[in-house]
Amino acid sequence: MKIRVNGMMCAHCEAHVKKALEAIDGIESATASHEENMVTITNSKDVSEDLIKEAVAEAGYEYAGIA
Ligand SMILES: [Cu+2]
Repeated sequence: MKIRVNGMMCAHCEAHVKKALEAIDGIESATASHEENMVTITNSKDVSEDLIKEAVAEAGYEYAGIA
C-alpha cells in the first residue's frame, strides 16, 4: 500500500518515517520518498490505519491518507 506523508524534507526524514513504520507489527518494510511525500509499505498482515497515523505523527510528520 502507499500512504501520503507530509513534512519530510530530506533523506534523514525518510529514514525517520521508515523506522517508525517498520516498528509496527505487521509492517515488513517501508520506503519513503520526501520528493513525492509518499511512503510505500509492504505488510505481512492487516495493519490499522490508526496505528500508521499514530506512528507517523509520533515521528513528527503528518499522515495525509492512503494514496
Ligand atoms: Cu529531513
